[in-house]
Amino acid sequence: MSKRKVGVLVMSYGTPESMDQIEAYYTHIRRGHPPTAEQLNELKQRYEAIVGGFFPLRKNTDRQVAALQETLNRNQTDIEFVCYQGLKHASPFIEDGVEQMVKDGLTEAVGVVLAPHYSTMSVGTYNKRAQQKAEELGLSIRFVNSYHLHPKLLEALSSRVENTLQKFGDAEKDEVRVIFTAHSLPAKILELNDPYVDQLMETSRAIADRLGLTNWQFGWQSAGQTAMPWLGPDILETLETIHKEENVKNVLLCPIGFVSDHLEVLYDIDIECRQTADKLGIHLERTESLNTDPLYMETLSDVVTAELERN
Ligand code: FEC
Repeated sequence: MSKRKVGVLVMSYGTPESMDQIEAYYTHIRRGHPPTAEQLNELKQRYEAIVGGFFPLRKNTDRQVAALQETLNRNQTDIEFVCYQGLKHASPFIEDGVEQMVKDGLTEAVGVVLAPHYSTMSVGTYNKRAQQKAEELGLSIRFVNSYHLHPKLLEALSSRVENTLQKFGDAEKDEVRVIFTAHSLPAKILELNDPYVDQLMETSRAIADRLGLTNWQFGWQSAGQTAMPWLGPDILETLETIHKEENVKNVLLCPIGFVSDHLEVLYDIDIECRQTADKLGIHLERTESLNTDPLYMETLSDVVTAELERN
């Protein structure tokens, strides 16, 4: 008897494949409005500073999708899982992934986003686009909305914090401020009963509890360049404030909202935050990204399987 075959739409932010694709990518993020020459230049410079000829998010997403397929099929013997990529702002787009599943003859699928926390403005928009395309093509698809308190995810993040604490000297260790960070969003989500902020606080608190941390806080990073207010204060301002008002000299950043090495980690933290920390004389370290950590792959595998089994 042939096995039940289930498609898994693994959705991620997407990144350009080359420097000359940055304009089209940025235009897509801006919902079809091309950036000004100044905005484009500024983004190109950020990529130039990190990429050195390649775009890390693409390779990391490719690897995560392959590792998830392998993990799912190792854990489940009566179902064959086939993973497809669906990117938000680059090719293969979310709609392409859905279309490919249907072309390959699949009739049922589960969607999961490579971001643990739900917001209507992030995961919600991925799911909506996939749902629309699936309805159009007659594919039955269900979605994982969030997995921010999955024990294996918490274990992976906690052990990263623990390992990174070892990078501080014995005299510094007791005075390290751990700051959990995530991508800021427009502040209007606060009026929409959106779970994003609460879920981020829950993940932060759960890691702090596991490790018995008392010296920790949350910080926002990577706010967009738009006229509307974003959730803040921004991490750069937070570093200035805690240094000035509390004399904090040691900071460990743990970007819980991101699961991969990409622009927002490699530039916004590793270059921008580091510059600010150096200027202030703060010893700054950051936790390694999850990328294909087996515990993260197991987390995704568990939530996809659980979604499939849910009535
Ligand atoms: O490495 C890479 O090439 C891509 C890195 C990247 C990730 C990422 C994740 C999130 N974003 C989220 C929200 C927004 C909102 C806007 C916005 C704009 C940008 C721009 C770039 C960019 N984002 Fe992003 N984001 C990444 C990159 N993001 C580049 C455009 C320049 C800029 O503003 O810096 C504002 C859009 C608008 O103008 O309307 C909102 C959220 C996440 C985390 C969840 C997820 O991965 O989906 C939320 C990675």
